[in-house]
Amino acid sequence: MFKLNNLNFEKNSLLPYISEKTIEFHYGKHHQTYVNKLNDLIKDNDELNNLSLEEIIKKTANNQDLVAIFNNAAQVYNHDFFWQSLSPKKISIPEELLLKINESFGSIEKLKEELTQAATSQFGSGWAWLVKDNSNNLSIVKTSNANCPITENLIPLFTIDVWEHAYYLDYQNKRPEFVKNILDNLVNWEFVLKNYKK
Ligand code: MN3
Repeated sequence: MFKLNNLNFEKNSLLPYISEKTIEFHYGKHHQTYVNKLNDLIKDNDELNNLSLEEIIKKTANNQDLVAIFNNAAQVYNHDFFWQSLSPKKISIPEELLLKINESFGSIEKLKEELTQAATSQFGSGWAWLVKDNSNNLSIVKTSNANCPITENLIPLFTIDVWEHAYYLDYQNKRPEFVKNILDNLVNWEFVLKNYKK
């Protein structure tokens, strides 16, 4: 049985960029529903119900018969990762990470530009990610719907949810403004560094 993980911040602490109401729906309803559906779908599946979330995602990826399990498991993973990617207090970029970002993208501004491009050009629902590969190279990828980079053997460092439910109450159709506010104000760079060091 999977549980809805706790948030690392208060529901009203991302204001003025993300409202308490958005967190209540996004975390309390959408994320919770993915957890509930996943538990329901795997409860009688002896092959899957003792595996970790990551193992379930990798095992069910690209299997049309198990697509509902994949979608709900990946959405639980993606949302856990998204909440951890955010911080209510401004965190400066750790030196080690900044050096790597400068080497990979040229500058932090370039990284933000590429992430913004991925987040705003994702047609329909999906996610924008900063990832690293097995050779420690950083890159930006976007995924549609529930898809997530761990199925491509990429290690996620940071993500932004660009499903409409992530921003519509606060921003309506203005996805670029939502993305900009996150990148300028809410990135948990310590979480990014922790993932980079894995
Ligand atoms: Mn979402």
